[in-house]
Amino acid sequence: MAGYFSGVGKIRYEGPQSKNPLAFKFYNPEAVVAGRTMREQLRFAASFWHTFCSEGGDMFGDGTRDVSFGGKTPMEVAKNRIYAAFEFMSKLGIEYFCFHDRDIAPEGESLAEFWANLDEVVPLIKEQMKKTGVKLLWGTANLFSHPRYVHGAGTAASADVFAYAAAQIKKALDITIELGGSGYVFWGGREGYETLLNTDMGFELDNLARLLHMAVDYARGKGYRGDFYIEPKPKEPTKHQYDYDAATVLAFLRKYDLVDEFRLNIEANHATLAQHSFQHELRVARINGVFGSIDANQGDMLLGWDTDQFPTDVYNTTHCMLEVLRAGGFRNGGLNFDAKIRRASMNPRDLFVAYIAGMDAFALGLRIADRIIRDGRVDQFVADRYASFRTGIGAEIVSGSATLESLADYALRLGRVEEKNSGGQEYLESVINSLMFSGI
Ligand code: XUL
Ligand code: CO
Repeated sequence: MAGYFSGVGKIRYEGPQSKNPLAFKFYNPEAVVAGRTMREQLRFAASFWHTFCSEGGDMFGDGTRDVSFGGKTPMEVAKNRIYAAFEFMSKLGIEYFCFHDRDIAPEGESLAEFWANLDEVVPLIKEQMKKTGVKLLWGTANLFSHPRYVHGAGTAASADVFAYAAAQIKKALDITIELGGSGYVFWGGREGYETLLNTDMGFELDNLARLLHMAVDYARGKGYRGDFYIEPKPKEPTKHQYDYDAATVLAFLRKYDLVDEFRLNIEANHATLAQHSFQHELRVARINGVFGSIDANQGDMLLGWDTDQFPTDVYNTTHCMLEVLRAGGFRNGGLNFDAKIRRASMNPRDLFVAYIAGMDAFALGLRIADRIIRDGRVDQFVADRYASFRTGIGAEIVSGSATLESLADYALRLGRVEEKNSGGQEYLESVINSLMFSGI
């Protein structure tokens, strides 16, 4: 096979001094950080849709990239794309990939045709996985692009559309299981509303829960042991999406008795669209025991939409990796680059450079997060801040032995109560800067 990226060889670690754009400066897969190799800690994945399918257009302009990979028919394109994808991932040392059903095969004219197309490409993917050692992080069904999903999929007003969505999920689960995927994602791109005037919100949410229960029952029945994820996003494409943010999804999972089966796939740009930090969304997931996986990207704070840029902001990757390490690391999840090169970055080489930039940014984030934990000043500050809850009346509050009356008696004896402890924000931020830049 000629190779679709023949101008680029295997990407290697050359260290921070390297000026080679096609080398890692910080991601050294075999280096051990926090007890595991970087490769094991970071579990990088490539997104099929942005990386190998997107032509790079925007709402005002046509695509700037040719992603036909020399194919003349839709099936030829699909097959060539698979070879190209595995070549790309192998060259970068990316160990996982993620896909939507529509990314890997053309939909054709009917569901039966779509399934036949999928059945033709899946063995090819399997063969390439075996050959390269690249594994499946998660699969999903695209239940948002086709016009049939204009009113939603699991929350559609039409039972036929709901059934069609169920069929797509069934097949995407079959493929995920067949390929040994460690996760399956639900991102509800059209599960929301444009106006409440035409929407029975309670009924739509009940239906969404019905669909998720069916998916869990089906996959578990087939022996699937991986994770199920919901990926929160507040808006875009719909005005309001039901999976608004981590806290909203948690309330939904708890209400519908799904919380034991689902974890969250947190995406950085979705967090900021919800007016939260990436760190906040990860924290909410972690403290509630539902942290699962990450869609690694970053938004532009001056734009109100999902720009899906490659993550290069090291503060963000540091805060992210702090949450990941504190969650005990990834279990079945990983860092999926749900990120696209800018429309003007149209050369195949730009794709490598973008992945290298993202992988290096997370390698730095991992190293700095580990340093912050080992340094201990931040943790010590937080522990000291709550020290009054470890003894005396504080310990009674925590143990549950205090009551409103006992606290009132206690408070009456205190006299004047003043809070004298600084929040220390500037101190903590300067500690992080000194740990980040101490080598300069
Ligand atoms: C859209 C998005 C999706 C999901 C998978 O914003 O993030 O690509 O990650 O459907
Ligand atoms: Co995503």
